[in-house]
Amino acid sequence: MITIFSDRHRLQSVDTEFYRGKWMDAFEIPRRAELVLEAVGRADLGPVIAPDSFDIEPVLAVHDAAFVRFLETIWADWLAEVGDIPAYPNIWPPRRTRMIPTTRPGAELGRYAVDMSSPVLAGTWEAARAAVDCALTGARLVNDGAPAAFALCRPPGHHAGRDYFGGYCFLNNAAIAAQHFRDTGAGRVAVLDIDYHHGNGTQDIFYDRADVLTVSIHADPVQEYPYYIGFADETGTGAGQGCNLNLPLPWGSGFAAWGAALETALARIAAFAPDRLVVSLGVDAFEEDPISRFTLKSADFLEAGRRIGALGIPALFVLEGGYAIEAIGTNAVNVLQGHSAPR
Ligand code: SP5
Ligand code: ZN
Repeated sequence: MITIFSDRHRLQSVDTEFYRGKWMDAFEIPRRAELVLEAVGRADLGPVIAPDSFDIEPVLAVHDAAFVRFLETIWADWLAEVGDIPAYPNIWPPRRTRMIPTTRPGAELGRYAVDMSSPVLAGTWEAARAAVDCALTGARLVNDGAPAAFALCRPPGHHAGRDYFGGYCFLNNAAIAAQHFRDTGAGRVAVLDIDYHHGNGTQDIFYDRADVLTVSIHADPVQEYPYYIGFADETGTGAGQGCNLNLPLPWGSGFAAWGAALETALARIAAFAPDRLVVSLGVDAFEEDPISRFTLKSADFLEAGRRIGALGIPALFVLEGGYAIEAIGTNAVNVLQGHSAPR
């Protein structure tokens, strides 16, 4: 399996993140991607290539044009007004607001940010674009006949919606790849999100669409980020009714419950009979993950990969979360090796 990796991911790098009133050591750090890359090499998974450069069109097929312009330009505005420090919102618009554009970067950040975990830096736009390029290059390889490809994306993407960013995500790499599959001939595409956190951005982007099935296994949003969304009764709307499946699980869930949810997810995907599968590959359901509360073991990720592979659908894996530094590489590569294992 080919891995697509860009060292431009390092342009998104902070030492601390704001959580529960304190600045703590950051979880979403460049070392994550470097360790996954090392594990790919150690396991002899296959070649590692740099991404091709795609133009902005596939991004605009998923994201709002004003939001994309904001992401591209906000750093310069912030630098001019505030200086060379990470850019955070200082206010959020309340409900029923008119959302009139402002001249101030702190307010524009609040328009589009959903949380305080995703600062914009000098290199954020370039890093986010590089991650999209990795996903789109992987999609191209799958379109060219590869049974699977691995987009080693960083920053992650599944919390980014049409016009919002957060949860360490800026552009939704998986959604952009899924849309790109549609735009290059796939009739139906499924997105399977196995990150510990609900793939809220991805669900939201495709919620009214019958051509893209979104399925997510995640921690109960009553207890866990991104909160407010990801409940089992969210099944899609309009033409997309029945094309979203949420499988929330309580804190403490292990492979007994998670593996059963995966079976449900895979049965739904098989019934949908997609031409392409995008897997939002977060490995933060791991038992040692520092911000998560599921108890999957490294071997469980191998089994998950096997079961996904048994679908026999050409698949693009897109890296999302996973914060247990010592195991992130093994866990991600286990899914990929399980997927490639002969059956
Ligand atoms: C892509 C992805 O996995 N994003 C996850 C975003 C989670 N944001 C909430 C971070 C909460 C940090 N909790 C620290 C707990 C320390 N005990
Ligand atoms: Zn996550």
